[in-house]
Amino acid sequence: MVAPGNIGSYESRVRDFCWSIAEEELGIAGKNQVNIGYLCTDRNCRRGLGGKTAMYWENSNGQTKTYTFDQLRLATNTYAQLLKDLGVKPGDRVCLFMDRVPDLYIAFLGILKLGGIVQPLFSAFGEEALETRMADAETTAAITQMKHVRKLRRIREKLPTLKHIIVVDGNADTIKEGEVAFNLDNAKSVEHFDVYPSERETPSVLHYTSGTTGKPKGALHVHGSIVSQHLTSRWVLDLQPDDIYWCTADPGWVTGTSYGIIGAWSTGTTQFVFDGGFSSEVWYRLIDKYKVTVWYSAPTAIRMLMRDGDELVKKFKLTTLRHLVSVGEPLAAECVLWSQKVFGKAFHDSYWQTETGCILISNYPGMKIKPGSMGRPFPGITATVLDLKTHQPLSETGKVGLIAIKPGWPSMMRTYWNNSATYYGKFKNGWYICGDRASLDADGYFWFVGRDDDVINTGGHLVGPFEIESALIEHGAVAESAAVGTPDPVNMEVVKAFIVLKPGHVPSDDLELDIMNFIRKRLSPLAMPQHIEFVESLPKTRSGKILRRVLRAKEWNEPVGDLSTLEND
Ligand code: 6R9
Repeated sequence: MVAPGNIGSYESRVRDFCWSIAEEELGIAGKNQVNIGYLCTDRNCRRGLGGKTAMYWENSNGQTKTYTFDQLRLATNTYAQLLKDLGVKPGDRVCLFMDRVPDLYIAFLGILKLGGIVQPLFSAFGEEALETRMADAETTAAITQMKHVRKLRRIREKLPTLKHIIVVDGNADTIKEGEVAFNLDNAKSVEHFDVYPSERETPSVLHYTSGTTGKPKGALHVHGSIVSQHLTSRWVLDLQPDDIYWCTADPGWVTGTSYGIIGAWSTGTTQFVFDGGFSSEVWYRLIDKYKVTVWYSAPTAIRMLMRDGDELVKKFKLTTLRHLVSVGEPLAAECVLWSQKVFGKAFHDSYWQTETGCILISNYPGMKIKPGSMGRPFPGITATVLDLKTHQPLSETGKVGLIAIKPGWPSMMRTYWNNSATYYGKFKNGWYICGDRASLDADGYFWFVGRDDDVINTGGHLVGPFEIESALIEHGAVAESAAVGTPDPVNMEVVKAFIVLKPGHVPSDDLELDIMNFIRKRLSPLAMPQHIEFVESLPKTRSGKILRRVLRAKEWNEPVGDLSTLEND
């Protein structure tokens, strides 16, 4: 099948692949200097896109703003100059601690133009989460809003390297001594800024990712990452010149930077940014209003849209949507079928990690989708499944092993900040081990099983939570669920499912029995939950991932580990 647009079919792209395709498109082939800040702004102006809208922005109060690529160029220069005037040097870590206001997106690129390393942090982080990450990174400057500055003030004394706090909506009366009030709208716009001559290996972004236990790790990326972020944006997200693209991710999460900033603008795409929380109705209204064509979202949101029903969808004109992509968690077959039914378009799954910087495995546009499968490796990515013990590629299809990638793609992290031992520990037999389990089918499609540490061992049999949760979501009363292992005297552990019900359904013994019978037909006896607990909500990370380990730890009376990314703490 031929893929839409001009991105070529999967097979032909795999056959003829070379990363230099992206280098040519970005105009950096054969050049040493590569700067993400420049490529996302000035370069677009130089190729005639200066007057094109780069960003439509709206917040939950209905305030709106629009920036063209030329305005983005000037505004990013202005930020770069501000930091330079304050004495921030190339290589210094500058933390972004803001809601999804335009300054967040602009400052991100401004820091890169200066040669600084961006450290994006969720604005909802508490003091402890902030302090750990900023202490580890020895952050020099933080850019924040009045509503969040208090947290920084309270930890400032404990952060000796933190020289500057810039408050983007502060003024002389509201800021404290030692802080800088800066207002982009009133600032003198900087027409020319000498962009730092960064090269492919110059550090760019430091993204903290929270492991199961221990302290968060900072995955360090480089300017050359733009090569794979650009090409995956073109070929997986299928971004084309007339698109209105909406990436719903917060830049505190890698999806919000790799694809909510870099990929969106390296391709010169108009993107919509919403600074507000989740609401099915609001989201549909925004797609309708901004005529969104490409939508990059996550299973957690898709499940909530499903929960709110099909009737709501019909109230809005969503026919502009032409390509839907999902990331962050396994995408159940039921979600794919639902989106096909209500939007007339299937969500395309994409799999990757903070550490990998770009999409690794996906349902390439035009390729046959097998609902429930993550798809195939991006052209240029060599991915396989390794034996759990020997770490050799499995020759047998259908067998579960570890997802592994051949190192060498442009956006792979270069190290974990201050923690190179953990970084090197991620490689086995020349493969980068993702820490997730999957199986491969005869057509080369990957089927996700679970994170390594979420797999349930019942009577010596390994069961992945995704299989159970996928079956559960097919039941009409289930909005979402989490399957974990709970202690059992005979089988060591058995499956327990925590279930959130859809509106209009109440917990009862009858319903429990009905769900049990429903999934008995779909799953092997081993995967069948022996226990069901109805809950109001599931513990999730700020990027919307279900934190099964928190539920599991309670079952086993064990410590829960690092909770700094928990959504509702
Ligand atoms: C981009 C991002 C990475 C972990 C990853 C895996 C899970 C991401 C997935 C998926 C199944 C998908 N994950 N995409 N699992 N199917 N399509 O999410 O980065 O926050 O670092 O998380 O998320 O477990 O290892 P990050």
